[in-house]
Amino acid sequence: MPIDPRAPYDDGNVFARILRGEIPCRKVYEDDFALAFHDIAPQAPVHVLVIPKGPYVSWDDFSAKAEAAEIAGFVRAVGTVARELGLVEPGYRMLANVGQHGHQEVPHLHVHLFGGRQFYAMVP
Ligand code: D5M
Repeated sequence: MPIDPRAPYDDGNVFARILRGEIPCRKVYEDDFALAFHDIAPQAPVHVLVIPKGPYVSWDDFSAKAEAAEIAGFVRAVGTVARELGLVEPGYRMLANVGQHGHQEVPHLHVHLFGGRQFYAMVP
């Protein structure tokens, strides 16, 4: 079920629990601003999620409320993960679902990185 984008941050969400080490993940990268791990239900040969360490429900509140250093650190981490996974050449796709129409299911901002195959034009 898509999340309610107006709900306050839920500290018990699955990605908050991963950040606290309460449940495991297949980690691929971590720094002061971000954690990246393999998606549990991959939609491509490479499907990694990159999440900020701060308590942000979605791209909406992250982009509005996060400190400039957090935004810069997170954006840089997404690019670093893609480079470290060898995705830059021949390329990759990244996306963040927001709210109900975006069909966001986990209420902690996550950027999906997809790679390892050809992607085609976005289909609504
Ligand atoms: O995508 C939420 C994504 O989160 C979806 O691709 C499955 C993934 N997911 C859910 N639980 C886990 C755990 N525990 N580990 C790794 N990946 C997980 P959305 O953009 O919210 O629709």
